[in-house]
Amino acid sequence: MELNQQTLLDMLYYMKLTREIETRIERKLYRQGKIVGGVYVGRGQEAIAVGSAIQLEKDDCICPSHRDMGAFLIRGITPREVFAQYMGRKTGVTKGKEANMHMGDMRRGIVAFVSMLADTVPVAAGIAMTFKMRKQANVVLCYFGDGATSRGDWHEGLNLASVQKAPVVYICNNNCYAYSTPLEKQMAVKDVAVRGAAYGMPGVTVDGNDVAEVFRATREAISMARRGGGPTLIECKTFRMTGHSAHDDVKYVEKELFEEWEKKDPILRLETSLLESKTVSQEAVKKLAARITREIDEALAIAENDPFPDPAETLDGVYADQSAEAPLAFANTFFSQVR
Ligand SMILES: Cc1ncc(C[n+]2csc(CCOP(=O)(O)OP(=O)(O)O)c2C)c(N)n1
Repeated sequence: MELNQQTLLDMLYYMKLTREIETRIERKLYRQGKIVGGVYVGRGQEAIAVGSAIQLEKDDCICPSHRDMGAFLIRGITPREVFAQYMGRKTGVTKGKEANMHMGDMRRGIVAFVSMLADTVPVAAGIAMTFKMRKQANVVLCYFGDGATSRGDWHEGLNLASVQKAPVVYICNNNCYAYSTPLEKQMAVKDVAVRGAAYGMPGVTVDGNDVAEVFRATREAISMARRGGGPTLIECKTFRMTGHSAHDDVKYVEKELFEEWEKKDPILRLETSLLESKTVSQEAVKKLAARITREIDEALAIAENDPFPDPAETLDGVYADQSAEAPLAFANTFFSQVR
């Protein structure tokens, strides 16, 4: 895929759409009590999912983590589905079984995030090995945070992928914190990228707030993976411009750090560069913002009126064998007790 004007404009659209959807989720719906449970967003990290996932082809696959909303949107999850998912509606991706970002859809090449950090990393290696065995020229993009790279499964997954020359690109959102733990208290190396060398894998570090840089590094890694050259580890340096989750007041992060990174906001940067190069006009930027607000308003209005699932559907799609009696008996007993 060329990094031309149209690609840049498409990326601006997806980055802004991500920001606006997540702002509604984190700062409105959650505070209104319409979303219960944890809410994790990728405010400030939008360039990473967008600059990479935009290059995928139809039968490629993503293994997103909890700050990669842009990748879901690019793979075809609609804003209505996202809102319905978070509000536990039947029309959500998990049909109301989970009200968070642990959502996947194999038809759209999205493998649901395993909540145990780094557990998706060996899974991604396995999917990529399947592509290779089937002689399909497809790739897997696997996302995670810096904290996940200190988990054992992460290392086993990278090793396996590298030994097998699996067509997978490992993408780290290095946002300086793992919840409240700053980088230097979490790992003894400065860059996550150097960890690739231990597994004979190229490791590159890019400015994760520069969508063009993310795009170029991913393009090279995808091309190598499709040619049978094996995996790459891409570390995208960025910053989480909000709390770990919606309930977190981030008192442990200096105010100055937020101010510093506000200036490096990836959306602001792309928009400014497109305006300065006269690729877009002020008028077009305003129109894009209005289009996104309209799309979100419409999607949210529909999702809010969407039904909750029927309790009788609780187990649908949960067990491979729908006729299994034990879980049904358990569910019947459970519901007869709560009713
Ligand atoms: C094995 C494991 N330990 C702890 C948690 C709880 N937890 C969820 S997100 C998170 C922080 C992860 O940090 P990082 O990997 O850097 O990603 P970030 O949240 O910064 O994007 C923690 C500790 C978990 N989900 N899995």
